[in-house]
Amino acid sequence: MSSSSGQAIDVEPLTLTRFILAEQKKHPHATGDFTALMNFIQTAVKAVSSAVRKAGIHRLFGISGIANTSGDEQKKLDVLANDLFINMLKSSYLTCLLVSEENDTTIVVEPEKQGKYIVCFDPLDGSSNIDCLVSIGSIFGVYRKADDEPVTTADALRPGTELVAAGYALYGSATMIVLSIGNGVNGFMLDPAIGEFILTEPDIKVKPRGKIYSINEGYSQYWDQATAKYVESKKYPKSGKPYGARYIGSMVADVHRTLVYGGIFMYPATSEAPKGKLRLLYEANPMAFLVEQAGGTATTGKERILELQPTSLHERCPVFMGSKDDVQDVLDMYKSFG
Ligand code: P6P
Repeated sequence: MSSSSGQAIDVEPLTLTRFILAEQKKHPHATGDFTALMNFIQTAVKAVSSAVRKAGIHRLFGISGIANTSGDEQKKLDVLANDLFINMLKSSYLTCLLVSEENDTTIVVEPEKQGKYIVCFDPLDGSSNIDCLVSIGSIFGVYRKADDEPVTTADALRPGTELVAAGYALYGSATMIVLSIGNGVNGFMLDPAIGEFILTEPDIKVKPRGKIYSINEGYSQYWDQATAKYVESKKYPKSGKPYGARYIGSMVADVHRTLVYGGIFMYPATSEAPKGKLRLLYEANPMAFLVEQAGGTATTGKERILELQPTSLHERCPVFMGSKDDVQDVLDMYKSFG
C-alpha cells in the first residue's frame, strides 16, 4: 500500500509492543505486567530521544539544558533523562524499587504505587559525548521481586543471572531499542513518523569471532599483563592479519557495534582503577545479559559477570564482552598471566 506521496506504508508493522504482547501470549500465566512495563520504558526512551536530538538546537539559542514539562527551569540532559525514567517507572504502578546511575541511594516507590519489578538503569550513558554528537544511550535491567517482604536495597543487589529482561536504547543516527526477555535478542528502530519502535533486527546473534578489538588504549600503561598481552596479540598476531581498533567511548555504541559486527569490547581493571570504571548493576550486568543471549560471552577476565554477587549499588567491575572465541582468548591470557 502506498501513501499519496507514493511512499510505501507498512499496514502491519511489527512494533515492540506487538512483539512483547505476542511473547506474553506464549505464557498462559503471564499477567501482562511486563508488557505494560515495557510500554512505560518505551515512552521514557522516546522522550529522551526527542530531548537528545533537540539539545544542539537549544544550545544554539543559548539554552544550556532543556525546559522541563513546566518550562520553568532548564535541566541538563542526564538529569532530565533520569527524571523521565523515574517518573515513567513509578507511574507504571509496576515497580517497587529503582536504582539509577544518577542517584546515590535506591528509589523506593511509594507503597500505594508499588508493583513487582525492580529496575536498574543508567538513564543517559556516555552523556559527556553529547556536545560532539557521538552516539549515547540508556541501559536498563529488570528483576522481579523474589518475595513478599517489604522492599529493601537487597532486592536490587542480585546477580545478573536473576535478571528477567535487559535492554538499551541507542541514540545514534537513528534511535534503536535492543532488548532481551530471556529468549534471544531483538532490535527495534524508532519510526518517528508513527512514534513506534519497529522490529528491524530480529534474533541478533554475535559472531563466534570478530576482527575488531575495542579498548581505550590511552590507559595502556595502567593495564595488567593479561590485558596488555591480549591487545598486543591482536595488533601483532603470530599469523593472519591484525584486528582493527574501534573505540567510541560510549558503552552502548561500542557494545552495539560488537553485537552487530562481532569482536570484543573491553574496559579492564587498571592500576588506577582496580575494579575498572563500568558499573555492575546498570552497565555491565544488562549488557552481559544481552551479549550472552546473543550467543557471546561476558567476563571480568576471571569470572562470569552475571554470576557476580553485588555488595553495593554503584560497584564497578572489569568488563570483557563480545564474540565467544575472542573473549576466550582473554580468559586464556588470564590463566597464563593471572
Ligand atoms: P573512558 C561513558 O562515560 C562511560 O561510562 C561508558 O559509556 C564508556 O564505555 C566509558 O565510560 C568510557 O570511559 O575512560 O574510556 O572515557
